[in-house]
Amino acid sequence: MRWPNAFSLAVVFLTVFGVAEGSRFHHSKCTKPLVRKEWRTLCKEEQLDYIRASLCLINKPGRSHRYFPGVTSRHDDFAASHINATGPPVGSIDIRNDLGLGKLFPGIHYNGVFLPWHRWFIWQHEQSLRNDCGYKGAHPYWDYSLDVAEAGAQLNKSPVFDGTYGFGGNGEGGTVPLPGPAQGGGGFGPNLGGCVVDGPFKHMTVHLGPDYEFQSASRCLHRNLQPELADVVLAWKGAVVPLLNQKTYAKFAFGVNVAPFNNTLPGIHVGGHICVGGTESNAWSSPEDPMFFMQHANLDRIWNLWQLKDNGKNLWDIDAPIFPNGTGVTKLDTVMYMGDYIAPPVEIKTVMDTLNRDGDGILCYEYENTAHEE
Ligand SMILES: [Cu+2]
Repeated sequence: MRWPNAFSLAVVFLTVFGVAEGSRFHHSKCTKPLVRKEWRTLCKEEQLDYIRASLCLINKPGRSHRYFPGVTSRHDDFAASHINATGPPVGSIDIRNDLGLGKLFPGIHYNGVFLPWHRWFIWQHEQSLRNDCGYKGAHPYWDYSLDVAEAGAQLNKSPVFDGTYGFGGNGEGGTVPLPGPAQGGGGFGPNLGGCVVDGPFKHMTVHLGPDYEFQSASRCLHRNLQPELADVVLAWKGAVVPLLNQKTYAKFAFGVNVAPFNNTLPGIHVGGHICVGGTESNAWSSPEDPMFFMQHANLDRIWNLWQLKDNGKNLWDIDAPIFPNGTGVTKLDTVMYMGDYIAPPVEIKTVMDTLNRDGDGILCYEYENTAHEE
């Protein structure tokens, strides 16, 4: 055995005491990270406070009416930003693009921008819950892998769908068949399912969408839970571990949409949307269902798990196509846009490290991870 030299002792010292004492040994601005936890590990008061704050965003006036006439609430601001950043359907000619965003290019799905953009989106939602609505906690996440057959559970019995301490249950009569590729989008089809009739969001009116639509098309919040599909595409060992085993960011980013273990099945991102179904199954207006933010926080957690593998070797890996057709290169200085009513533009590098350890980023949170057998 070799004795540690002075340098490695210093590293040990800095690791033990530097972390414990926050910014004393480095210039990180993130000294008190928010700790994001799984929904069922929150106490009832914390769950109710998150739901209260979500309802507050739904009842608070929006800031983007000047661009989007259908916007009625702060909650709608987020959906409008997501619809606008997703952009017009491929192949369509639409003169309304770029409303308030600064720039549409290169979209936010099926490309390298997808994961950082949605990380930044959840961060802004967390900030809005806290700053606009007095929410005290960190953004919770929904680990759907705890609610599938592999874990001895069933999706529609998940505590996240509880009528009091959750987001309400399935849509009434939500038995409409799963939208397949024939209906477009490889699973993202038309709004199917039924109106949510229980829980805190049962009276909620969805205004924006479906699809690339900013006029108010008022309708109920829809869901259409798909437990059998969830058992396959949202399982930990079956679906998440194969994703975490991807060697490059490009493969990881592809694998969240197309299952790494079977390229005819959706990855956990697309699968998560389809398995909740209804409003959530629309690629543009899905953030109108408050569940969107819970499952995207989980996706962000899984990306973060991948980033932190093997002492963080993937932390700054962003090498993936920038266009959904597989061309171009996403870079650390690629700029992302959300609209001034949410946040000014930022470069991707500002959201790569959730703990902002180099001091040049904007985030400050970490995840308390759920336990799964490997
Ligand atoms: Cu999205």
